[in-house]
Amino acid sequence: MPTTDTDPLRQLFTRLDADRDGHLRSADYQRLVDRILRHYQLDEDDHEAIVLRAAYARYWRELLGDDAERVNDETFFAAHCLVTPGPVFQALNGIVHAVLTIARTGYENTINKEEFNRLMSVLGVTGPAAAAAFSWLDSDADGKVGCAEFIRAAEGYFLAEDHTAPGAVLFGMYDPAPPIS
Ligand SMILES: [Ca+2]
Ligand SMILES: [Ca+2]
Repeated sequence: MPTTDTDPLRQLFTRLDADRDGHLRSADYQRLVDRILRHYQLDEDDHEAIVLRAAYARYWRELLGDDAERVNDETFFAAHCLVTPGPVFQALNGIVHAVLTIARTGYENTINKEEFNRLMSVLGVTGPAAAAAFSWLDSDADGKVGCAEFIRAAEGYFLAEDHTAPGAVLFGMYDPAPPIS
């Protein structure tokens, strides 16, 4: 169970808890969505925006339960430790698909390095950190990152308990860390 300020999960909690009241709400994840929509100039009622918002809402429900209006740090950490393949991963899948659909410029559900860098900059990752994330994610080295590669990284976030893995960027874990606003 995380106890130190340097623990990635604790850092994630602190970053997401913008009002510093010691609790997270679904709206804290939705600020990530707001940031993506703003950058890609999507309106709230655009189909891609609705799908992305729903994907994060589902992730919150699957991770923390239907009734979780707000959770404290211990509940948040415990939920991450208890994840097994199943509904949470399906929710991750939904987030990855929704994000790639927005970030891609072609018809394929993959993003090239330029598209990837743009997406990472929205999430606060730039420079060598973005380049390293791309190399890590592009496991078949074809110069593109597809759904399967992104999902593998997102699952590593839970299964390998590597909360600094590139997949974690989709959950608000970025470094360096601008405030999520
Ligand atoms: Ca809060
Ligand atoms: Ca690839």
